[in-house]
Amino acid sequence: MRLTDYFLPTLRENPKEAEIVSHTLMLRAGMVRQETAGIYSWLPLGFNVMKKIEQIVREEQNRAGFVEILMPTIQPADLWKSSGRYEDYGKEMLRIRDRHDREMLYGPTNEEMITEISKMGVRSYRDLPTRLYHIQWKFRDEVRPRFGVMRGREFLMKDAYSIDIDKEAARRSYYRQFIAYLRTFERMGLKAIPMAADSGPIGGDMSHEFVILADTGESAVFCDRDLVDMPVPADDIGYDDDLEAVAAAWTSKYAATDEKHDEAKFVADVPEERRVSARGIEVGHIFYFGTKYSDAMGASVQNADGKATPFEMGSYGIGVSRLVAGIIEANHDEAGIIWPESVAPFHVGLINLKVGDSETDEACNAFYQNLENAGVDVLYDDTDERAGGKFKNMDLIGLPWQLIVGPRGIKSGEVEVKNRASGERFNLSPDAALNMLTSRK
Ligand code: P5A
Repeated sequence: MRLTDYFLPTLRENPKEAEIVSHTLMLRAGMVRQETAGIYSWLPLGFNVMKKIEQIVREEQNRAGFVEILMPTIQPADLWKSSGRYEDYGKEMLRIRDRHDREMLYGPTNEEMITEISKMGVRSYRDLPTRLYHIQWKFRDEVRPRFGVMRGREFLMKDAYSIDIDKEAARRSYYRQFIAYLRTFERMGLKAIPMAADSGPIGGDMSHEFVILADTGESAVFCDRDLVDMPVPADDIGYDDDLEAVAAAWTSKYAATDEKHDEAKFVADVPEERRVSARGIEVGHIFYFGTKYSDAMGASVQNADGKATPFEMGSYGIGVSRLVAGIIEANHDEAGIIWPESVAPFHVGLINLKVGDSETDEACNAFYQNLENAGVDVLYDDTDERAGGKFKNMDLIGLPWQLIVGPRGIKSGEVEVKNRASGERFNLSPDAALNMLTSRK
């Protein structure tokens, strides 16, 4: 992508309305624009990163045996009346009337809808488990939307749902997601710690929040330091293995959000030097709620003995749009964002130090073509900004590699490659630079 063809409205100054670094950097890097409180447009750079995150989430859901669907954003109120949650959800639910004066709502989550969909497809226990997910916008009329996309009103969520025949099978689905979450967040370069959590308006008595530690996090969390660097389950652990036993490496150690925190147990279970009290960002939340919705909505299936038994259910959420901000909270410095390779909007930022100088233009065009041909995403700064501005901008938007090409270097047969994360710089021949950048894609 040539910067002259792109849309990257970066800001030099820190916007006053931003309270946390990810919000500041997302606005300064031209990733999003607030349309009204808690509602954002996603501009090219932000949208690109969100798509990368979404794709990692999708691949790991598929790998865990969940199947993608797409449910609508707008739901009929009757559906929610049938579970009893229409009243319970209160002011967080955005209620709408259509032209026929029918009550509708902008969905905050989809437990009811999935229960109805599953009723349609599940006739006998042989049809179970049913494991579905979608990635769709949600609306919650939060009292205090804040911190940019971290706590928005409209936000993108991956929500998965499992229907099983009995409690044991439901636990197996739950722990599939548990392991899939560890793998998903790891691929984004995040250390997410599963913590015992309250289930709130979703319901049920088994629930884990996946939390990344950050000073700007909204909740206070408490855990055993051993969990911070626990390696995720190796790839040879498959989804038909006993994943509850695998997850025990995490669940047997103390980790709780503030609502579930038990100070006496924390002190008794964790030696002082391993006690972590910190703040955290909730990037995912999984729930087992048994028959809460199936009982209320009459969703049952014949078991092997021919007896009608209600669906055993769980639901599993990931805050896809929140993750964009969460990843920035975990990866930035004074100069700007530092994207992990796996979610970077482009891998290389190519800087032309003298646009209009024919030799430099030619060398840049050749790099641009060769990198693109090798499948490396490049953002080519072909604008006539001065060099200092280009460097600042490139550091701000945080692409993993910078390739800096100017007339002086060309004469001596050298270009500069800079690693954004480490700050390391390499002076290389054009061929060696190309080699380095294509081999690290
Ligand atoms: C699980 C999937 C649920 O809604 N129903 C379907 C269950 N869980 S949850 O914890 O309420 O939300 C799941 C994740 O969505 C993100 N999230 C938000 N992101 C941005 N702005 C918000 N206002 C917001 N609310 C929730 C979180 O990452 C949460 O873990």
